[in-house]
Amino acid sequence: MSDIARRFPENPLLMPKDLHASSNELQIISLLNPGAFIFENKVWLLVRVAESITQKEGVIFFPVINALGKVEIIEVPLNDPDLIANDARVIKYKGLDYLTTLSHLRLVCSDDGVHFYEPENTLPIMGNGILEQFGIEDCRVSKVNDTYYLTYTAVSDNGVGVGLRTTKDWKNFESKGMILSPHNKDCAIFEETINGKFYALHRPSSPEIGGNFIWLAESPDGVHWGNHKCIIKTRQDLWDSARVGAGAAPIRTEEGWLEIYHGANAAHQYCLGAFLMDLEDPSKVIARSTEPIMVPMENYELSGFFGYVVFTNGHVVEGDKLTVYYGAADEFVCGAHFSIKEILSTLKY
Ligand code: MAN
Repeated sequence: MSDIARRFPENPLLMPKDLHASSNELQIISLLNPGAFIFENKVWLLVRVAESITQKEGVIFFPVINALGKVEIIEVPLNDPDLIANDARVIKYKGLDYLTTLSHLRLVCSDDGVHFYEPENTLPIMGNGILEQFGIEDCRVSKVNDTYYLTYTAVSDNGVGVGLRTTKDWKNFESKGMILSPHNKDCAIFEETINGKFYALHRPSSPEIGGNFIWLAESPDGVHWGNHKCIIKTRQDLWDSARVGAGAAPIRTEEGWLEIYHGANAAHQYCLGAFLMDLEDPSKVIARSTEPIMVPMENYELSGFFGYVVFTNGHVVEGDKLTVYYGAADEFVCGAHFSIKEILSTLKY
């Protein structure tokens, strides 16, 4: 068995009933895919909260944020011939794509990295503007110098792209708009500049020729990105045959930058693996997992809003100890420990 994750016995750490919905009309469907960071000696998670409204028979309701910034509920009869609803996560209606849930981001913190609570007076981070009308998701948090960079998936009927907001104090945020246009997601900024340049991993999709591959980009300022290079591809017949995407910021090790990534197969089963990039030139991939380092196996990973998923975009590093926070079955927030040395020992050079 290639799974080397030591799951918290306390899992799931957070489930939908643990937080309040963002408004009276909405209910939380799932809590998932948190960003993670240390601030004022606490571990913080920036949890994705996916909401909808109570469904009733014969129709499907889904929330969107309208042009006025208010939540609006769209209602479609289930027998409408223009409706295609065969994936719990997305629907197609009259040729247009929608999400079944509307996501925003919520801050929770912890003294021990295991028990999390929502501090009073912490505001949720909501989608804003026409490029975030279907919500914001799966936020990576990277600290470069004294600034936290929040890269998240911004969803609207214009497409799926990467939004960026920055903050120094978690009270005042600056929006940098969409930094990588559709179709793109899974953007993780390196927490150090290399020879004066910012670097980021990201995942554009090129369905006709190419695929869902991990790319590397450079930037002079962390906002404007160029010199894109494709560095990790899907692999036929393996666990990461259909899509790959970066997790949180790469981890500096003596051997190189270690990145934990997710890979999915054609059946939408999501596992975690790792790869290693050259410290001076991260476009050089030195080693990669053949087998996944984490595979869905617990009940809370196998069944939920969307089963057979472990998906990470947040971790905390203390020496050799890597605490990976992850979304399980697209419904629960969980944690697992890894040894960085052990991960490195599993990679094929
Ligand atoms: C996509 C994203 C993630 C989600 C996985 C698994 O990669 O929508 O947010 O966790 O699919 O469903």
